[in-house]
Amino acid sequence: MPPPSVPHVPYKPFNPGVPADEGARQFFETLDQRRSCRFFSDQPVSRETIEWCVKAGSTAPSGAHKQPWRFVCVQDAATKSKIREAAEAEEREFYERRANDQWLDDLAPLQTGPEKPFLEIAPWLIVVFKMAKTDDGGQVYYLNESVGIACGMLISAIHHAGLVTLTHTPSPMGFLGEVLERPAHERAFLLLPVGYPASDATVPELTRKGLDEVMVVV
Ligand code: IYR
Repeated sequence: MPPPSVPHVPYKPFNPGVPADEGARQFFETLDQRRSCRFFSDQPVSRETIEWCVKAGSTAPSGAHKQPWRFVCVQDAATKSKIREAAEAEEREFYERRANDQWLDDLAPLQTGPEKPFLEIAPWLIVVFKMAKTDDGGQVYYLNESVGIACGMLISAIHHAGLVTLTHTPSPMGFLGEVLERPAHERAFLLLPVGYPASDATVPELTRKGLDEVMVVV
């Protein structure tokens, strides 16, 4: 085997300051309070806050450590309006034609529709792009897994900052690359409006699956 091209250094373990079960429980309690929120306040969020969240997302593991993601953070009102307009055009198509009856039935409890005012009200939109190649044309690996994990960590960071977001996936999302003038090797993956919740925000009263449904021990 050829020698690794980077030196290997001792791993410094993270110390949660409490026993493992307590650390895990506390983190669960935090994440369990996360909800997807569709009602945003226009209260500003600092660029520095968004930068910390993006840095958290960008700590994700990735295939061969290629870090095949780009987080395009939109605060410009005119750009947000363009995104809203194009997203709503796709959503109208979805709700009126593309979605089958079963899909519309499954969405009914969420009370979603083609109007997406949050795309203009939220102070930031983070559009996550997956990179089909590195910037210099190199290969990437496990692209969807890598970017999916990065999005999960970004969403957790947004929650931990006391903000809310929503995994919005207007489909198809090609318009995002056009509006944001991204190069061809960047493909829109997820659109996350980010901000504080509106003071009268509501969420559907959903429950999560219990451990017995999601965990199997052998
Ligand atoms: N993209 C549409 C529809 C939608 C689809 C799923 I699956 C959801 O969980 C929620 C919505 C929209 O954003 O309204």
